Amino acid sequence: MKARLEQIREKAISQITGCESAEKLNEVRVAILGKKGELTNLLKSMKDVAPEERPKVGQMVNEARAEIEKVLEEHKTRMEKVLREARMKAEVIDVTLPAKRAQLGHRHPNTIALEEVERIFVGMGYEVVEGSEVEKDYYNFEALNIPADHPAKDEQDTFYVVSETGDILLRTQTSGVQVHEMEKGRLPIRMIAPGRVFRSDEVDATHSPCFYQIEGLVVDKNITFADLKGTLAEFARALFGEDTKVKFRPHHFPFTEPSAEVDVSCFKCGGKGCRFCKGSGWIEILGCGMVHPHVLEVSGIDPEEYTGFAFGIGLERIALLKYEIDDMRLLYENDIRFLRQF
Ligand code: 2NL
Repeated sequence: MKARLEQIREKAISQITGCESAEKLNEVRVAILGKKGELTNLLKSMKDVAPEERPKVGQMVNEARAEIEKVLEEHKTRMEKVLREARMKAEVIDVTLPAKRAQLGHRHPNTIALEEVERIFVGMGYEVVEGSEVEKDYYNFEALNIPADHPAKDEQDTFYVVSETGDILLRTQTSGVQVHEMEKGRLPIRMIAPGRVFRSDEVDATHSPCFYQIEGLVVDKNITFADLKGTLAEFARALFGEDTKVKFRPHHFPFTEPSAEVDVSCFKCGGKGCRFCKGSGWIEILGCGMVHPHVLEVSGIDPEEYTGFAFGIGLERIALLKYEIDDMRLLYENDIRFLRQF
């Protein structure tokens, strides 16, 4: 009996210390100390022991049981420690490593240019007004003195929306926004109307069927061409620098009279002539003029009492100039390597 007990004790200790998982350890525990475990079975055979020996043998069994339980507990603790250390090692974080660079978005060059133009005019007291990209023929053409037989109205140049009346189109300029403002009859008006406009053009380095325009309109008593010149010269200097010179070249638009195109001295060569200004020293930036009296009149403003000036700026042209980009297509390809530069 004693020898058997010693055998069980040794076997138990070697099995316990050889365990590498909690499940295995539990199996070993059940096999020895469980209801049908080896040690429990041994205890059941006490009846075969002589009565005078029983207390001694009983004590030995109890001691063996206590020792096995202690070894079990110790091994369990040791195993948990090993497992915890292994897990900690696997999860280690080096807080001194440099962080991953956060990927920030970029404002599109068109947006940067638009915000800059808006900032300049808002600084001069203008209101920014946005309108609909879908407009009636009347607001896009007729109210602006563009006659029915004008070549711009050709289906080859303008996108018409299929409708019963046939007079709905994608605006080719943002002028409609200003006509709606004039019709409201709240004077004076000092506004800019930025937005997308559409023309049936083939895509190339300087054309896109959809581009941005910023139009401006001022209507008040005693507005003269001098106001127009002063305002646009100030705008050009704010955008291209204090030393910028401006030149007003006579031009023709149906909606303004007189009309002009505005050139600025080349900000790259200062006017001497370079590749950028194609040798001329001047770069065209916008069209403008005094609002045609007929345009005021059809919108309900008395041209005897009020006068005004208006202008139209192609936003892409400004963005291409400012960032020295030579192809408008780059602005619409959404190539992240290009956009990331701004
Ligand atoms: C250009 C330059 C321009 C206007 C737009 C305008 C708007 C109203 C009345 C009168 Cl409501 N004019 N806009 C004026 C001059 C030039 O745009 O190159 N356009 C083809």
